[in-house]
Amino acid sequence: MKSSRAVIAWCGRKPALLTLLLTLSSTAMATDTPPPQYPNYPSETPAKFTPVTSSYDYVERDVMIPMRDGVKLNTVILIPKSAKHEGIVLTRTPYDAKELTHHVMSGHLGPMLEGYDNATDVIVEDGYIRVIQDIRGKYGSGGDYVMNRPVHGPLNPTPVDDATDTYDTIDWLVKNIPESNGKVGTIGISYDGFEPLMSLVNPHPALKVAVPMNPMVDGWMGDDWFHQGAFRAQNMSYIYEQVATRDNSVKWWTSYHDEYDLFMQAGSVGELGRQYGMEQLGFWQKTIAHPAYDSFWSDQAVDKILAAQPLKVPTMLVHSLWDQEDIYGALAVYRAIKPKDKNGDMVKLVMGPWHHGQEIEEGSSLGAIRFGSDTSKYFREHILRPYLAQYLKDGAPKADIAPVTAYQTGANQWQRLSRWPLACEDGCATKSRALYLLPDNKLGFSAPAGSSAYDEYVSDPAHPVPFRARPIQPVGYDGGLTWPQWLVDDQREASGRTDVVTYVSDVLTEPLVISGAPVAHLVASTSGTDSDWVVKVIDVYPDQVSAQPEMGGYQLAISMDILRGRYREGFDNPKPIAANQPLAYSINLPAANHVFLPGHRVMVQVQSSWFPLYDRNPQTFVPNIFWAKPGDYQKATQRIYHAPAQASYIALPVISH
Ligand code: PG9
Repeated sequence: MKSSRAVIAWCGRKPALLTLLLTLSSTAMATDTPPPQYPNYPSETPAKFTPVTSSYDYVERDVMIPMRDGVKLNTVILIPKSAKHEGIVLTRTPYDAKELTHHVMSGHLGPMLEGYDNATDVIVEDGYIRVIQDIRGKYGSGGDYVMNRPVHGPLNPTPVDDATDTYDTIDWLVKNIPESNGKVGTIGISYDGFEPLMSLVNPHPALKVAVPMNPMVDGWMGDDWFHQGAFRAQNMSYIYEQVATRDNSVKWWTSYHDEYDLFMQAGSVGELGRQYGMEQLGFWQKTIAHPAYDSFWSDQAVDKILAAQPLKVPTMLVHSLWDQEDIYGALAVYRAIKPKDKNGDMVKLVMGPWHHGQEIEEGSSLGAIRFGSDTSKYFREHILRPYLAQYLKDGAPKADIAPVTAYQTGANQWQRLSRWPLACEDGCATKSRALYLLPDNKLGFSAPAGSSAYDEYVSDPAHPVPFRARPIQPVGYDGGLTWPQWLVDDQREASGRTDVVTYVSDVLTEPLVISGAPVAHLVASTSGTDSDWVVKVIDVYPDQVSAQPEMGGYQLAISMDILRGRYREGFDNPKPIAANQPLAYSINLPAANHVFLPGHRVMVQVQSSWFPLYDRNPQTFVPNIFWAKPGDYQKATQRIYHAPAQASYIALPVISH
């Protein structure tokens, strides 16, 4: 390379070129010139610092475990110093194993582990070996990332998936941790709950138990991406951060305090994605290319995958009755695998009065709703602890746990049930009862007899119904965000709107007990050619509640969901809606295990938008709503029918009233 002086002389007459060359040369000098040494003033940082861990009550081993295709997965192994012949509790996560296992640096395992998806009190107090691993393609692990990587097959041509990675991981663990007793349990919440389900596909023989909690199971039908066809627009930020980089270092941004405004300004969701450059993201491309329930979604639905698998590993499914994120998954898997449990000892179900993942947090309340005791602690101490021990600790007794342990909201008590659900439209011990939407905004178990045909409201995409009070917060868990509790927000905000139609029963004089999943059967019309229908089943508190005044008249949703009307004839078969024609819609609603107490009333609300949690339906049929144009968004006049021959009702899973 020419000397710098000669270079400057040669370029003197060309300042831009000179600047460029000087920059290049200085960069070159900075990179290939050894740093100056000052032997009489050495660095205070040693070449290698070795922490002193002799006082710790655990040993940490960070290992890159090789998978069958050579990819290595970053695995944090935390072994209590007391461990001799101990069970392993494994969580595989897309959310940074190192961060999850080092919330605070401590010589004690408990404070280190406290946090997102660990039942730390049980895992640490019972002395398990704790293993948390970055899944393929995330954080410290190698390999390529695919969201909820489908199992090997039509959607995944590679020889590896989360099932094979779990198998290879378990195989390595039991061969390389001498303190282990050769027994492994998988546990996790949400995406981390998807992983224990994957461990059930061709399970390793050392896998003795799986505890999927609030698992991601079917992203289109009712978990994180769509609910019955309506797209969960607010989860775009998750997709953006989760997929853009290996370490989630590129963060979502916004120029709006109110997410309602952020999503309104963009028009369609596809346009908002374009504003954020999301076409660069493989999962986003796949999502917007598959708005309907085609094989892209149905082939990766975990309940369907497990329905085709032999049941080999004892499994406890943990469900939150007010799960704001994955309210579909656990019960969908339960429906899929329970029929295989011929002796009734392989599959357990727990349903708590919780938000997503609240089972490992404090559980005496959710939002304004109080339960009178710490329901989460009860679960961990009396259900999870003995259940894990039974399978992971040598010589532990059989846990005395019912097939179904369900919290009965309203009555605020735990129940030991032999099956779930107790009532449904077909195939249950008790048949659901029709709760009719009636004239004059009434609700009752007697069919409509009057002449009044319908109620009417105008749904305007320019003013969609907020899914909670504005300003709409982002999806999040920190900094005082109340996202986790939106399902128990007071629905009074909505019931006063002219674009929400409300029906309410008389005051109950005796308890109304439901135990199952309501199904809304609407006869409805729209002046548009597409429409969303949101149905909410609500417990209305007495006008005054002396023990908790703020609950006076509270409208607590106990089951609510949305259906995108274009899928009326089939989730894989979007069709325009015949305008102004009363048509029948069946809308599956989430499970409830609830007592409407005397003095309360039952309410049903119907509306046609739930924004911006869900994207707006333009109410004009377009091939792909992700790319709806501004002119597609049209007001529509909606009618809910309650004529004798056009009765709308809720099939309510009543077991006593
Ligand atoms: N199920 C949670 C989630 C997934 C996708 C979007 C938003 C939330 C979770 O794994 O945390």
